Amino acid sequence: MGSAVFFHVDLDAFFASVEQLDNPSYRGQPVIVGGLGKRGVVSTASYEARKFGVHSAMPMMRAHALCPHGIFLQTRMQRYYEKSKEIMAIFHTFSPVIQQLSIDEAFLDMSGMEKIFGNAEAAARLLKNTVFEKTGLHVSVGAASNKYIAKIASGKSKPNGLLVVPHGEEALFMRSLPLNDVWGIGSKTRNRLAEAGLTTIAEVLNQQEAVLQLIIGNAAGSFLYKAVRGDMAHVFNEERKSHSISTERTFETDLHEKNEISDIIFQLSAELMCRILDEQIKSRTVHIKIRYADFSTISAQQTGALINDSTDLYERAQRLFFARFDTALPVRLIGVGVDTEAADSQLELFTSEKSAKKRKLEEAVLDMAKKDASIKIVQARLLT
Ligand code: TTP
Ligand code: MG
Repeated sequence: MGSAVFFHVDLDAFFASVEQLDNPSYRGQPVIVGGLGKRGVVSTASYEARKFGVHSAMPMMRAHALCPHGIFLQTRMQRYYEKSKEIMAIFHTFSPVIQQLSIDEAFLDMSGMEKIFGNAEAAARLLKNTVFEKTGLHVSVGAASNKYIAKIASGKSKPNGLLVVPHGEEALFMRSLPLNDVWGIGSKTRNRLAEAGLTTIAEVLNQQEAVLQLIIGNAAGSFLYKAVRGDMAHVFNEERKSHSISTERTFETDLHEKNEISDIIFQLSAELMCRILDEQIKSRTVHIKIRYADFSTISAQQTGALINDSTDLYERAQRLFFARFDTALPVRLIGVGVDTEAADSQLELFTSEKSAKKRKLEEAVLDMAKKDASIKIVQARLLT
């Protein structure tokens, strides 16, 4: 039996690349996409803008200061969602087993596929070329015998990269990385490790699990202990509830500012709502997930009337979030999800005619955006 092969495939500077695709004059330019409101945060920056130090989840004001001549654009979630669907459809032609992690990344189980596509490198090359020819976008691909290492490998290869970690070399690969590249460990945790004198993977490898747990807490300690050994077959394997859909973001720099968190919840809600409308999902239950810098994770959910539109979803998610949020702790990850209901639940269960109109409007806008990519859609909140 051959060993398992997983690809992690991730679009390069996704939202910014779509903007550059749709507007040729933006190509080669520093493009910054995000919330343009007063307290907006950067969703992403093109690689040209990253040279100025601009990155995801940074306050927009800071991005302006770092890159005053950048091209600043409001997110167009429907358009990114549409490109995302094209790309995921291509992934499905390479493997029957796809695990989509977010709007722009997925794992492909390529085990046993060498008969069809050749070895991992040949298959990955074909995948990259196919995506580019069909969508005009570049992906980076990491290949390894487990998902966690495949994900780190794609990140290392960026942009427009390809990195295969051969079977048997997982621990060696982990050892070769700077501590910065251990996915799942944020800047605060790294600082705590540094204060304890641990700044390289080799140094972390010399510590017992219990010692790491003392330094950074039980959950983070045992995660790190396994991660540096490449022993991560379990990561990303958590079964998702089949009757729910969700989206989440992990932050490299921990967040604590309320307005920035709100902006991110809004963006996640808008992203999720695209899918809810597109797949005609009905849901009354919203859940949120908060992971703090020490890896402790809280989730909460609330059931009410049918979710109607992105503002409705945003308001519920935001309420749930701030009811649970411990302002004293920095945040590593924010997630928003909804439970899906059987498709035959009735539309008239929407709260009022006014909200039904609002949903129809949002559906119509989504439809329009599908037909004409140049249409700019700006959500009301972002104008205030
Ligand atoms: P990422 O894949 O993390 O980032 P990216 O595709 O822009 O850049 P790269 O992968 O080359 O490093 O996220 C995918 C999209 O998700 C990104 O284009 C915008 C959105 N996003 C946010 O809106 N906020 C965030 O904090 C992050 C990390 C991503
Ligand atoms: Mg990406």
